[in-house]
Amino acid sequence: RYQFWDTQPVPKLNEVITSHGAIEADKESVRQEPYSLPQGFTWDTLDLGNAEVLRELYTLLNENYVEDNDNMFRFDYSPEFLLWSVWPVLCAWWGGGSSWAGLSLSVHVFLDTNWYLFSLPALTAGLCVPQAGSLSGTVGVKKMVEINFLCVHKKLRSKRVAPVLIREITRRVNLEGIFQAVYTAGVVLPKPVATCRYWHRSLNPRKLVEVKFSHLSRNMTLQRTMKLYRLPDVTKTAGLRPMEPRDIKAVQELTNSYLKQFHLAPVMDEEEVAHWFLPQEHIIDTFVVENASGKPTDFLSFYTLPSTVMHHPAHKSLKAAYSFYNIHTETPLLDLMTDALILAKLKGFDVFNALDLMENKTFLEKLKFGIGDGNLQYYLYNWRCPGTESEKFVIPRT
Ligand code: YNC
Ligand code: MG
Repeated sequence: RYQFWDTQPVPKLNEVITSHGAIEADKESVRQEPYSLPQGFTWDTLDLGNAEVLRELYTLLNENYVEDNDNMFRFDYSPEFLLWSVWPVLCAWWGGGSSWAGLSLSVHVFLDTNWYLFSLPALTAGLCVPQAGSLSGTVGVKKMVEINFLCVHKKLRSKRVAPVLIREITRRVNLEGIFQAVYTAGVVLPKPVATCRYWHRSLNPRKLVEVKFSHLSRNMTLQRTMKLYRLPDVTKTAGLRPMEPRDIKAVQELTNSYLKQFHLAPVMDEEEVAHWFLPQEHIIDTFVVENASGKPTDFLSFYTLPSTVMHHPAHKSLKAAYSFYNIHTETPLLDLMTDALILAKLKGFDVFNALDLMENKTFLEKLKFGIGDGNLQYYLYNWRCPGTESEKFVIPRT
């Protein structure tokens, strides 16, 4: 039984779903008062434009956010990355002056300076295309928010605070006239729309073995392992270069037309394409392939998300690149991804991670990715639709 989730507009785990649509109708009137917090707590909205406040958020997540199954590594989102990730695109999208600016910058609950809890929506385009699959065609474009960075301080776990955070963020999203959301979690809740798995490609096998991220396989020496994962020093695709502002329109067209083949995918306007793909050091790398007539035909992208190595005397951080959007029309995807690995290696990353969604299964094994442990479940809030295979699914997450 799910004490909280059973009260929410989400499908039951055992529900057989054949139709598409909202589970409950848009609310005519939304509760005006914030939900009550336990004694001693108050709601607060963070101003992430303030460097000190941003630092507080960084520290909270650095110390309390997602760890791997064995509690050896914990995500270490950098302050600059957090700003990129929670970029309030909705301000522009739905007209300036709305309260999105405050909302996107989070709901922050605090007791005193040492204990705080957090929940905030990372604003994607908020536009998804839930489709009915090959049989029934497109259902349509729906405004949604993406919820990310739900975090409760370790000292305050298992006290039923997370449901209050979720109810409050839902209320604030509803006040903006939005009644659907997309989110991911490692845990199984009612009810995943897709189940994905992370795969890992070693770039620096020596360090990965030292921090026990990976292990030497049987009959393999470190030397042989290093040789196995060795990569060329130069990329192979002609015309590959970093994305520039002049590419925005072409990248937008490539993205939106490529993503149409999937059952669930974001739709991006030019501003969002500029934000999510223009290279920013230590945040996002994007390389386009320019053909002979100077037109971008493909692109690859990956974001930078290090993890703290929790218990190692020498190594404190694991530098990981995460596959983002890789869109191909003329360059074979395998070549594009080989170049992504080469670039990540040249930039000093230790490992390159990718989910098994989109067309990624076509290259993971060929490019020597190893399967990770633990699934990443994808969820929709207040939207019922049949589950989909990871191949038919987009939205890599930050
Ligand atoms: C989770 N990850 O099942 P039941 S992912 C959602 N997402 O409810 P308590 C979760 N729900 O079973 P704790 C969840 N994990 O009684 C647990 N739950 O129905 C459910 N970890 O609450 C759980 N970040 O406060 C149970 O648990 C209830 O103190 C128990 O807090 C949970 O960002 C958590 O993994 C995860 O910080 C905050 O463990 C805490 O343990 C923590 O007693 C480390 O909660 C960091 C971590 C989660 C990353 C993420 C996506 C979150 C999505 C939230 C749902 C959004 C719904 C849509 C809202 C907008 C709607 C519109 C329109
Ligand atoms: Mg709690």
